Parts: sequence; C-alpha cells; structure tokens
Amino acid sequence: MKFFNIALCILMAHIHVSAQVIYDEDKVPAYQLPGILESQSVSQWESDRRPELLRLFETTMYGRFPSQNITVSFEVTDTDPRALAGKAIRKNVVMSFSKGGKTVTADLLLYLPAGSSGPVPVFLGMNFYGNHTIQPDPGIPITQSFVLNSDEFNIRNNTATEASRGVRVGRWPVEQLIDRGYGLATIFYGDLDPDFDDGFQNGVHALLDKGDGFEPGELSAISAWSYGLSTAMDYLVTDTQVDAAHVAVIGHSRLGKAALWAGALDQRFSMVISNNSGCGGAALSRRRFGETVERINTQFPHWFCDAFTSFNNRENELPIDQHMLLALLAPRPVYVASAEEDQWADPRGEYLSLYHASEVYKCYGESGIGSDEMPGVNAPLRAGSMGYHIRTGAHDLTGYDWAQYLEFADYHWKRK
Ligand code: GTR
Repeated sequence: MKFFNIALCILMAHIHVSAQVIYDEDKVPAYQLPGILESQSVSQWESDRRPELLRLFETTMYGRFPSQNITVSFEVTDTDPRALAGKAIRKNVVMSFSKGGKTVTADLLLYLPAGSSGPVPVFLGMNFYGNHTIQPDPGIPITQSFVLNSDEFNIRNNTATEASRGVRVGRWPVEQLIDRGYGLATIFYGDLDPDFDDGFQNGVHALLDKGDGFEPGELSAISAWSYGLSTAMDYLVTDTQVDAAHVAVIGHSRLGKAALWAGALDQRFSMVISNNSGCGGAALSRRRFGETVERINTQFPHWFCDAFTSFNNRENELPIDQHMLLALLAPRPVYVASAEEDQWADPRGEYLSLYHASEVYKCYGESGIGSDEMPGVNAPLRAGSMGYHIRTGAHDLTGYDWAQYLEFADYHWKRK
C-alpha cells in the first residue's frame, strides 16, 4: 500500500500542472524579452550572434540529432507521370538512413506539375497520419510505421490501413498547388520518429549509440523531425525537376514547431511557414497564455530536450524566446498563421514574436512589421518578407491558410 502511495505521488507529481490556463490578456504576466541583437550590423549578427542563438535554442530547448555517423541514400522507387488525372507527376522516394548495419527508411512523396517547362518551386511539410492520407491516390504506399490511433480516421492499434487513404485531403490541396505551378513534398513524421515517449528507441533515433557522442538528455523528437526535413532537402537539391532555390518548409502545430527549427538550422529553405505552431513554435513562452512550457513538457516529454523542463514556470529565466527563433530565419520570407479559436496556441503571442523578430529583418533593410497591434480576423498582413494572418475557426491547416501561402509565395517568387 505504501509503495502504491509513493508510486501514485510520483505519478501525480508528474502529471500535476500547477497554474490555471490563462486565456485572458489581462492575466498575462509582465515580462521582458531578451534582446536579439547586440549591434545593428548584419555581419556581427551572421558571424556571432546568430550562431550563439542557434546554440542556445539547441542546448535549452530543441536538443539535437547527432547525424554525423549516419549514411543517407535516396531511391526513387516509383514514378507516375500521369498522376491526378494527368496533371501531376508523382514520385515516391525512399530515404534510407543507415548506420552499423541498421537501416531506417522514410518515404518522401512528391507531386510536381506535369509538363512544366523547367524546375518548379516546392512546398515541403510533414504530415500526421501517413503520406497515403493526403490524397485518395491508390499509388501512394500505406505507411508501415507507428501511427497515432485516431477514431476519426479509423486508425487502430497504431497501424494504418486502406481505410485512412485520402482522409487528410482537406489539409493538402495538392491539385490547387499543381495548378498554380508548385510542387508538394511530404513525409509522414512517424517514419522519422514515432510521436510517443519511447526513450528514443525508434525511428532514426534507433540508429544512435554511445559512439555518436551525445547525452541522452540532448535528444528530442523535434530535432529528429527537423533532421528529416533537412534530409528531404538533400534529395530535393538533386532532383532536376525541383527548383531547389525555392523550397518552402511548412508545418502545422507540432510539425510547425519542427518546420521553424528546420528553417533556422538549414538556410537552404528559402521560405518558412508556421501554421498554428503555438507554444514551442512561434508563440512567446513568457506570455504563459494557453499552453505553457510546463504543460507542453509534461504532456509531451519527448518533444524537447531535457534542459527545457528546468524552465517549467521559469519562463523569464529562459535565455531565449520565440521571437529569436523567427529572427534566425532572416532575411528569408517567413509566414506565421494563427486561428481565432486556437487560443491554446496563443495567436497574439505568435504575432508578437514576428513583430519583435522584425528587428533583425530591419537590419537587412527589410520593413519588418511596424505595429504590435494585430491585424483583424481574415485580414492577412504582408510586410516585406513577413506575412501573418489570423483566420476564423479552429486549430487546423485549411484551404484559407493555403490560399494565403500561395499568394505569399507568388509574391516573393513569381514577381519579376
Ligand atoms: C497539442 C499541443 C500543441 C500542438 C498540438 C498539435 O496537443 O498541446 O502544442 O502541437 O497538439 O500538434 O496538434
């Protein structure tokens, strides 16, 4: 009985999250953001401050994925030149990660406009339930990896079947992208690292051992997912049908957090899009509005590195905040999107990050965002290389969101 009580206490301590959720702007605590720039010079930023901030994000928050001993290879296992009723070329690229006789694979699914006269710009983003869920296209292999159970999509026992083919088509308007001259590349995030607290035994983490020189506390799912996005980029630069100078990395929610971190680490991504990424993504941690550092670390202990938990309820002591993450993307085009009903993700905190990141964009001669006043609902704002909108509705990646991203990409990439 005594043992049971102790165990219960430990369990309660683990799941107990102290403060009430703040959804009231008046209850946001007073805070001061750490300063981003040390001088107004771009060269100082690029040579000193930027690497210093990257390192701080790595050591306090996102951790790292020690990939140096992993060999990656790509194989195009299937090409359909007449996909989507002839509109698109579909390719399945198997990315193989190998080390010490072990291999982990992830499928990169690619749709490109058929009959395009040259290489095309591409949106790259991870998906939540398997590549086969993004289109009702029978040619897409069904993922064999661990998939989170979903009643909505009939996914049971963490295994995907034909029943989930095409169920996420609403989040992936592939035909619309193709019609506008863009390609889409996507990876199921569970192929890279399954989204549960498994002590980093699965996905690409299964390849690691002591010889890779890391402390277990440095690992995180977000860094493994970001590594997968960068590896996909390694493939995209070799595909002559892809315009690798124009690849946008995009992600929704937890995958938005990973997209932002991938964009910060890998400057080959020439545009970064955060859709409702919230806490640990675009939203300022110090505001403690909606999801907090303590809540996210408690519910998802594997997303961030261990050091991040020491900032539970101590946000003011973080050496970084998320405006600095967005600043690491400068001067590349960045788009942050929120949803009115997604208060958990703190829309105002997401907007303010962008506003404060403007400091670095201005260094590069960009206009940045001029006001800490949010634009109205469904009134997208573009200020030079920065874009933002808050739309009506809930936490989701919708057609409205994509319409804004396509406009933004047209503006930056097609304007002559
Ligand atoms: C929520 C989590 C958020 C967000 C979201 C998602 O449960 O609290 O940080 O990432 O999941 O990924 O859909």
